[in-house]
Amino acid sequence: METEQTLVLIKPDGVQRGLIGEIVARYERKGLKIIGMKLLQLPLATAEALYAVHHRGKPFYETLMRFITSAPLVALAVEGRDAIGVVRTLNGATEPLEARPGSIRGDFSLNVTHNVVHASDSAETARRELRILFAPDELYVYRRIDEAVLHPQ
Ligand code: IDP
Ligand code: MG
Repeated sequence: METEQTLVLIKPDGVQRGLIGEIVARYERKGLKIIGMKLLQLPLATAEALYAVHHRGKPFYETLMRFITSAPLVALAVEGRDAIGVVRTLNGATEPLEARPGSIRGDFSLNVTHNVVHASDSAETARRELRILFAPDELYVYRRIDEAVLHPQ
């Protein structure tokens, strides 16, 4: 387990339902560090850059593109111990009907398209997705005051 960085999107449904604070709080309380954050409406080209590699050609691709570009979303750069896996666990299963209660999708969604959050699924994906959403000078290095407790030597 090492320190990793990952990309999270609070999808348009999460923003429109007023869940930004609730969702950010879950990552913060876990001990993860928010090192970048912005509200933006994705241009189609950006949405495709994020999703085309793995999902172009799938039956839900056009629906996903329409939804993810339909309204503003929140992009978060999240850092912490094993952050890629930890964030996906906090988010829960892709299909919210299968997501565990206590996870974000388990608690807040019934619909696989409107499933509230996105997170990178590997170190390589995380590097690629973070580069798409954040310029290098939009990612910040700072200390949380509780780091000594979160990461005892
Ligand atoms: P993930 O978001 O958990 O990584 P992926 O398989 O990468 O899941 O799929 C990306 C997104 O595409 C999902 O979050 C969901 O919004 C949408 N999606 C995935 N599978 C389906 C499906 O079977 N029907 C409709 N939408 C889907
Ligand atoms: Mg994925």
